[in-house]
Amino acid sequence: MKLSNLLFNSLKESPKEAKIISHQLMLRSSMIRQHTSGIYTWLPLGFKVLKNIENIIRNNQDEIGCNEMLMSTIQSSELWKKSGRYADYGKEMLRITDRHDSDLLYGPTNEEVITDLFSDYVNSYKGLPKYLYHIQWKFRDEIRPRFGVMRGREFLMKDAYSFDLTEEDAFETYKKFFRSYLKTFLDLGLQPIPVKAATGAIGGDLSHEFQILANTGESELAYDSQLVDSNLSEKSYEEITAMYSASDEMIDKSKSDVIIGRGIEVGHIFNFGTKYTKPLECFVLNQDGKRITPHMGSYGIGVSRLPAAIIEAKYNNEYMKWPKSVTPFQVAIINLGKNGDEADQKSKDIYEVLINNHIDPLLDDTSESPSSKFKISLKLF
Ligand code: 5CA
Repeated sequence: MKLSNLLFNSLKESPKEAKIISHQLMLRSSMIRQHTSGIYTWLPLGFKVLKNIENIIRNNQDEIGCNEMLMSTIQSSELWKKSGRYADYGKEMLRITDRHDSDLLYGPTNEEVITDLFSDYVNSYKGLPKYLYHIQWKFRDEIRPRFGVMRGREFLMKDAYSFDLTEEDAFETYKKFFRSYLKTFLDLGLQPIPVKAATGAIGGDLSHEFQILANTGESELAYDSQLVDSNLSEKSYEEITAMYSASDEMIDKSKSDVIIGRGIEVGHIFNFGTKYTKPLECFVLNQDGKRITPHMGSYGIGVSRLPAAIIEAKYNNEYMKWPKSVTPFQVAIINLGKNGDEADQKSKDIYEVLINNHIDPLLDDTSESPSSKFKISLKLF
């Protein structure tokens, strides 16, 4: 990418609506632009980061045999009426009426749609387990959208759904996703803290949030120091959950191995058995030809929240510090030469060599002064 081609404007002041550093830096570096309350456009620089994050998540999902697909953003209300959530979801759901007076909605999550489609394709125990996911925009009409893309109304989520024959199998699947999530966040250069959580609108009685540590996080966390020190991706679910992490007030915060910090929720996984398969009359035949209601789980990652969460966790002296795996550019070439001189030619040559080797560097080919060139590269990534 040549800087002369990049769409950005250099905001010197922090826009006053931006209350936290990630929101300020994302606006000031032209990563995002607010379209309207809680709804953002991803500008070229931000979009690059978003795609890198998406790919790391995708690779990790593919690794555990989860199939990528793409469901629509707009859903029919019929299945939600069957599951009982059409009434329960309340004002967070954006309801739309089409020209035929059919009730549609902009999907806030996809448990109903996936259960319905699964029924059409799998009807024997031989087809289980099945893991499906997509990376798609969601809409939740949050009362107070805030902190930029951290709590938006429209946001990008990776949501996966699992189907198993028995409760025991479903728990094994849950553990598989749990460990895969730890690896995903480590691959993103983050330190994840799994926390037992309330299940809210999704349901069930087993769920974990994945929090990453940042001073501006919305949740207060108390956790065992071992959770940060040890190599989590090599430990089993049982070993990790035996360590201590909580976000409620019931813990003895004076214990020496307990660290108190703040966290940002970047993922949330649920195990809810037959909450959706039962009302939607989804079943498979077991070995004896008996009808069995499959057990489900769902597994979310806040894809468009992650760029902001990474900035909050990593920034240093008002500059974003991207982990190598998500940085928009691996290399910056600051051309300090003038038209045709040796430095100018060398910069262009290095740029070409990198491009030919599938590395996308940022080449500052503008005619700004050297000092402003250094500042701009630092500011952009
Ligand atoms: N169906 C389940 C799991 S697939 C589900 O919807 N879970 S969730 O409600 O917890 O959302 C999953 C993740 O999306 C959250 O952990 C969070 O990181 C992200 N998220 C939720 N609401 C927002 C929002 N308003 N803005 C940005 N990200 C959000």
